[in-house]
Amino acid sequence: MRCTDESLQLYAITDRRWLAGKTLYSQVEEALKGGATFIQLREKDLDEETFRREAVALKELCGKYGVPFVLDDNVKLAKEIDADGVHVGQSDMEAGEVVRLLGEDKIIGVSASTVEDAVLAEKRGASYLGVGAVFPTGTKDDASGVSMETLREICQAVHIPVVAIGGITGENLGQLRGSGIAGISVISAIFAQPDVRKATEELKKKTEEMLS
Ligand code: TZP
Ligand code: MG
Repeated sequence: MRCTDESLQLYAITDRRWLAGKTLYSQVEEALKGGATFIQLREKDLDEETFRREAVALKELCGKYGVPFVLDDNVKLAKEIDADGVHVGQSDMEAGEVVRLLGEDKIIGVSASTVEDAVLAEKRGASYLGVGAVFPTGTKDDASGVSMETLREICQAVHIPVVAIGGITGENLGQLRGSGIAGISVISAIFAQPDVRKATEELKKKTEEMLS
C-alpha cells in the first residue's frame, strides 16, 4: 500500500534503552500526543513473547490515534497481529516476498542507502523508503552514511515517499530542506528526551517548517 506523505512527516521509532523506568506504551502515547504521525516498534533485545505483547498493545494504541503502526523486521508477527505493515532492512526479507506474505494492502517500508537499492525496493513493491544515516548517529552502530546529494538523488529516482533517518535533531533538520523527503524518522530526538511529548511537539513544528 502506498503511504501518504502526511503520515510520514514525523515517524517515531521506539527504543526501550531510554525508558528510564517508564513503560514503552506510555512513552509512545506521549509521542502520539505530541504529534508523531507514524510509529515503528523496533526492539532488538526483547524476547518473542514480550515483543508480541508490546506489539499488540501498541497496535491498538496507534489505532486510537489513527496513526500507522509497523513492526521492524518481523513479517510473521505483523501478519499474525494484523499490524499496518513492516519495515525491512537490506539484509532482512526482500520487499517482494513481504508483499506476497502480507498482501498488497499493507505498508512495506524498506531501508535504502543507494539509488540502486531504492529503485529496486520500489520495483519490488515498497510503500516508502527509509534513507540514512543522513547525520552521524550513536543509536545504530552499523548505519552507513548517506550524503545530502544521494538523499536528493534517491528522492528524484523513486515515486514512493522517502523519510530521512539517522542523527536527526531539531538543530540539524533544516539541512534536509529541499531534498524531496516526505518526512523525518527519529529515535533519540524523541525517545531519549526527558519530556517525550514536548520534544515531539517541537520537532513536529520544525519539521512542518522545513517541509513547507
Ligand atoms: N537506521 C539508520 S540510522 C538509525 C536507523 C534505525 C538510527 C536512528 O536513530 P537516531 O537516534 O534518530 O539517530
Ligand atoms: Mg532490520
